[in-house]
Amino acid sequence: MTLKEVKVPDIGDYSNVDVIEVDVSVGEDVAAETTLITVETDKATMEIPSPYAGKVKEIVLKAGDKVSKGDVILKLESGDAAKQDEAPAKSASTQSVPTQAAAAASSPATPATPTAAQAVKVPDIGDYSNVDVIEVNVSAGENVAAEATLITVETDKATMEIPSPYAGKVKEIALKAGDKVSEGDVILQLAPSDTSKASAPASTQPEPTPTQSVAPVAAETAETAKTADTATPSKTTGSGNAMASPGVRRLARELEIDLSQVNATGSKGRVTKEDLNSHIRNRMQAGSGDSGLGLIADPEVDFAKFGKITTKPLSRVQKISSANLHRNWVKIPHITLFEAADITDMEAFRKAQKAKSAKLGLKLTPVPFLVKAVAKALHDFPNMNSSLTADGKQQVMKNYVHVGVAVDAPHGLVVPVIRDCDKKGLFDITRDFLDLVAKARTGKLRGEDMRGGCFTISSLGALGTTGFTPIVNMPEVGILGVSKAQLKPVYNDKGELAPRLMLPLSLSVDHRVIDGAEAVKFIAALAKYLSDIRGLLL
Ligand code: CAO
Repeated sequence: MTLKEVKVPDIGDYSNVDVIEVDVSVGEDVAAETTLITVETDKATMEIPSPYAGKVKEIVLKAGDKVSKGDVILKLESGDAAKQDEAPAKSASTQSVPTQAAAAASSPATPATPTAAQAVKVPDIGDYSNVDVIEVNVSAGENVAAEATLITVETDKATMEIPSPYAGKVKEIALKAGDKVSEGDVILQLAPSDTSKASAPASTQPEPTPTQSVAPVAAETAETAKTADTATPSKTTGSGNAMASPGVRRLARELEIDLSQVNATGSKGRVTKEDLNSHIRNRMQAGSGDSGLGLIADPEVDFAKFGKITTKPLSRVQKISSANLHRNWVKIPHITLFEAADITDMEAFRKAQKAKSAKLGLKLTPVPFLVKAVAKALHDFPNMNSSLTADGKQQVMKNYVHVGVAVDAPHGLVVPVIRDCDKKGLFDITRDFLDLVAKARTGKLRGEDMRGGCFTISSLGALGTTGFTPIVNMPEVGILGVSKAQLKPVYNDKGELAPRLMLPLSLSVDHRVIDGAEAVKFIAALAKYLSDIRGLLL
């Protein structure tokens, strides 16, 4: 065991940047790359990751401090003698540490302004390309000031605001949130405002110049280390422009929380992780009428009193799903029904298709059949393909059939959605499903891959179990749990016993929308389609 100091790595030309969050606590075991602190300049927030795994023994700084390269963040005890803080100056070249994208402080303070509308492009953002646009901060027709944020982009460790090079009127926006951009991509067309026209030399270019304070990005190398140390505060217009660290923004986005609605207690009106957590808590309490439930608080137990323990933080995905599952469990009055489908013939057909599907590069399991059968049953029972509005006053009927499938991914449970399952054949569904599973397991799923589902299938069949009670995935009104198929002795129509492959199904529904009789009919229809897949053709 060695105790080492972890220092602020190379963050480019910046010094005295604000520590806005300390993301770990003393005694905590951190993995390599876990965010230790979050720092902020006026245009960007950066997470500084741990160079190696270890236990936090002492934290040297606190939120509100100012730090520069080489300042000690904390002391980490590690079995693995890490090299990072022996040579802090080199650390940025070996780990994912934020460095600054180009924007020279030495350039003229006032950017050049053109006389006619011109394209404003993504300026030099260091070595990065294809970064995510997470917010478009202006709208067509809007008058923007010089330095107003036009778009916000994000890497896995930093959020950057790209400012307007001059004051003007937005003519046309060339991209949208969710797009990926690289240096030189057109953001929008900007017509200079009259005042800026008057003062602008005729020959100026609107293209972003190094005078723009393009903020830091997380980089593997420390090569790009010139950023304008502008004192201009970032503009905060619109709901999406609340100040927050990349982690907080990411979580808010995935939970679909508008950060501008969150009560910010951080310095300069910044939304902290704790602010977001209390917002979620308040929302859940308000939504579930928790005060009326009279629940007692969760027990706070000092487990160390009973024996040796270690603690580990929940992953981001686990935090998101736990908040959602908790809400769904508390708010939805569930009923769960059980059925067994005779899939003897379906399995014979599936096995007969194995060679063909393998030729197409696909592994055909029972799940695509389940998706197809669910799609057909949703068509037959439109109530099952509906949602309650958030105020609970209307039922939204859907004329599309998108089915989510729960996937056990390394960082937690996720539910990617297969689109238009009613219109697709088995192989297309299989291809989409396998693509989504691969994305889920390599951390490449995007928010939109998980939105818009009408109904969810949770299949534990490959693992075992004879039955379970799945939790409805709000705002959907039904979820199918699938357990392991087993050969069972079953009496046929002639009263004879025959071995049949039986698939246990469990259907949970939102009883506010679906009554028991309808749920029985739905699960019976599903069992029928799986028992005789010819019904899926009709
Ligand atoms: N009964 C018996 N065998 C089954 C089966 C079932 N219900 N479902 C699948 N199998 C078989 C498959 O046919 C395959 O065998 P073959 O190779 O011989 O064909 C084998 O089990 C392995 O299947 P798989 O795991 O590769 O693929 P899948 O399509 O069955 O499942 C997925 C994919 C992503 C749904 C699954 O891996 C997964 O992540 N499930 C977790 C769901 C979950 O955690 N839900 C939450 C529960 S409550 O919180």
